[in-house]
Parts: sequence; structure tokens; C-alpha cells
Amino acid sequence: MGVEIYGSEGSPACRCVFLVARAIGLDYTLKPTNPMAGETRTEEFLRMNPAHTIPTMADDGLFLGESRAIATYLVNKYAPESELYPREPAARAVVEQRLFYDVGLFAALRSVLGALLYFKSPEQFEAALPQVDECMELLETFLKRSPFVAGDHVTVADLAIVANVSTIEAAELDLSRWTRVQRWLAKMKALPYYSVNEAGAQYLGGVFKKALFQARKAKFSAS
Ligand SMILES: N[C@@H](CCC(=O)N[C@@H](CS)C(=O)NCC(=O)O)C(=O)O
Repeated sequence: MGVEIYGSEGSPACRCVFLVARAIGLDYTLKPTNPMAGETRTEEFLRMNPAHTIPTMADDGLFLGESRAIATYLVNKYAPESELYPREPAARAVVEQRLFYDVGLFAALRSVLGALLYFKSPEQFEAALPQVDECMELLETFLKRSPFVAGDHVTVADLAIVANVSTIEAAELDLSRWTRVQRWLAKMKALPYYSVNEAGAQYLGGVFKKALFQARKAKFSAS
């Protein structure tokens, strides 16, 4: 049956997995799944992933949630020699550290987006923005130390992080302060398989911009 990924292209977590799969040349079947329509809350889905999140992967009887766990599994199983996930312990540890950093980055992005989509609150949005800034500052520091986030070549950590940073850029949040981040982003966009991230980042960035516009308009009308 091959690898199946339950997900959607708007989700940054799913795009991390799509990027990794493309990077290692793995064919997978996308099972389009929309959490907003309750599709991750069905009995069948919850059996695969009780956390009701996308991406969820099915492969040869293994069902796995969590994008970063899926990404590293795919490299371990299908491209074990790939430098995307180095085998040498110290190099691998740095990649894993950056993947844990990415958990915080995704949470920061979710806070700013959630403030608008769920709470429709420009104030909550403004209050959440420093979390994104802090993550960008740290990313800039990583990139002062090496050309890619975990060393001198692309790893799964770059692919996870770019799914979030490209969404932040598409949402037109100001990245101008972080020049290394911008240079790194340009290099990531030049990768031959980057296109799998593009439409989803633009889509979610667009959702974000619209929600910000509407929340500010509603606030203005009410004042
Ligand atoms: N830590 C998870 C987060 C995934 C996540 O939050 N996915 C969202 C879509 S971007 C989702 O499925 N939300 C539905 C829900 O939480 O019920 C991962 O990296 O896979």
C-alpha cells in the first residue's frame, strides 16, 4: 500500500512531512483531511492518532502522529544514509535540538493565528507577536553559527522550520530585522523540491491576512 499521509497543504506541520518525503524521493499517497470539518475526530482517525492532528502517517501497520517524528522516521526507514538526518550522534543531536526549537516556533505561529481566527482579537494578536519575534531572534543566532539551521547542509530541521517561517513571510509579518533568516529562506526556496511547500504557505498566509484585516475592521466599526 505504501506510505499514506493524512493531511492538508495549508498545515505547516504537514508541509514539513511533504518536504522531507520529496527531499528523499519518496512516493506517498496524500489522504486529504480537514480537521476544521471534524475529519480528525472520527473513530477511525482517532484509532490512528488519538491526538486528532494532521499530519498522521500510516505505513505498513505503523500509525504515527507528530510531524517531526514522521519526518525522522521516513528518513530512517527510506533514506538511512541521507545527510538530512545525520547518523553521527553529535550532529544528530543538533538537528534534534533544532526540531525541538521548531515546536516552540509552531506554537508561536499558532498563537498569533489563533488570536485572529478563533478570538478575532487584534489585541491578542499584538500580544502574541513577541513570541514570534523571540523565535526569529533565536533562528537568526543559529544562522550566525552555520549556513543552515543545524550545520553546513540542509537537514530535516531546516525543512520543519521553513514550513513555519515561509508561512510567517506569506502572512507578511515583518522579517526585515533578521537578515540571515531572509538569506536562508531564499536558499531554501531554491531547493528543487521546495515547490511542495509553496501553495500551502501562500494559502495559510492569505487566511491570516484576511483574518487580521477583518478583526481590525470589526474593532474599528465598534469604536
Ligand atoms: N505537534 C503536531 C501539531 C500538529 C497540529 O497541530 N496540526 C493541526 C493542523 S496544522 C491539527 O491537526 N489540528 C487539529 C486538532 O488539533 O484537532 C505536529 O507537529 O504534527
